[in-house]
Amino acid sequence: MDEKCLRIAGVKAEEILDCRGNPTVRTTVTLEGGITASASVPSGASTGSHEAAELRDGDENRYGGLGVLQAVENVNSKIAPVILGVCSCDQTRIDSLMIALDGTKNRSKLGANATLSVSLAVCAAAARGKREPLYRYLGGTFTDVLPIPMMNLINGGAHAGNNLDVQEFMLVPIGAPTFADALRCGAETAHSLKKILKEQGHSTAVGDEGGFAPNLENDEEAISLLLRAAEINGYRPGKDVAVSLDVAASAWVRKNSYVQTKSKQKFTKSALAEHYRKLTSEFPILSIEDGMGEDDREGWRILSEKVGKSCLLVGDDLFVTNPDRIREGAAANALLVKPNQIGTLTETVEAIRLARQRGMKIILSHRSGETEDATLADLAVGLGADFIKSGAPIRGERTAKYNRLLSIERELFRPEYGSFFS
Ligand code: 2PG
Ligand code: MG
Repeated sequence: MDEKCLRIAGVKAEEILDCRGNPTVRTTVTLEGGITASASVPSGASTGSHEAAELRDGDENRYGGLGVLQAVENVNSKIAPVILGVCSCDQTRIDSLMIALDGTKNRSKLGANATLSVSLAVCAAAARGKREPLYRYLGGTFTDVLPIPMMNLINGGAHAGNNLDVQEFMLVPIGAPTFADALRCGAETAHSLKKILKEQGHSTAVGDEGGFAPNLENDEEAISLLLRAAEINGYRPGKDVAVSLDVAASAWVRKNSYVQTKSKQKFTKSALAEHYRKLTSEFPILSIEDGMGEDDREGWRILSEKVGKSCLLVGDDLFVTNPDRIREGAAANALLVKPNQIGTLTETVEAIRLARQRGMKIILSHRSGETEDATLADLAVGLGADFIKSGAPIRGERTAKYNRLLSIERELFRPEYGSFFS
């Protein structure tokens, strides 16, 4: 290993809270010489059944069973002794050591929340050791592309108590010249949307990801409202802005059909695909995420035949950032990347590489239960993501990532604003 690489001198995890008030793991890694960096792990609500295991204590007397003291203990007394003294830049080795120590297929022994917090904190500390911002440490000298934000302005599904079955209606500023312009478009549209909802007597309460959670007639109404709010600010549908949906349809799967959780409306696979086709012919829809269930290969094939040419079909629960599941192949043409679905940075990078080789687009994603940790922004730039999903540009745990991207953009293109180390 590079002799300038600093060795790991300390690893310490603790239990903190995520934005939903549930416990999660934060790990701080210290390098020889005293450099430190921390990383906190997010948590999902609509989780795919093939995700790596998130270790929860199950002690009903603490946080309703959601405590993570065991995962914290695993970091402090099992993982730490194994990686102390290893060069911090040897990410693959550190991740492999944790994978071997766990020994299970889905991280159920140590917990993916334990391993990921270490994996990300090691990487952040190594970057600091090299005196490089994390995105550049990951991406190299020529890293200079910012992801386009997919901003979730209307929440439904498992993320909100309203009547909408589709989990996310996202605004995507496809025509914005800079990330800062894209973010402004999202914030302006969100404010106009709030006004429209108020005028129409709808609730302006927000869901888990900061988007509004009104009761609406149907998907068409939600999309129309979103686009109208954008238009008020001069953003042209189809030119400046498009819409992305996360249906999270795994939650609707029945035997050979789909039943929406809230409306109880029933669809055959073809009827559901036809519903999406209609939406894409009526509105500028850039992408549909988890339009079919996580194990419904046939449904995905039908969906791809109907709309795969005009629309990005994004696999979230379908792939769960798992290289093996990507290798199995599926009729999706974009990968949603959530590092905590797989448990280490090395495997996350492998998933991205495989998807790229298959010509797929890459979307880095937060979870609905987030923290103020902004590592995701650096990952998105450093790993060359096409898009980033970090919820609405509202609420601190969401804006932490968007604000970090603003800083990265300034650092890359407006050095007069000062740099990471100033
Ligand atoms: C998703 C995510 C993030 P959760 O389904 O894409 O938006 O939700 O973290 O609840 O799985
Ligand atoms: Mg999803």
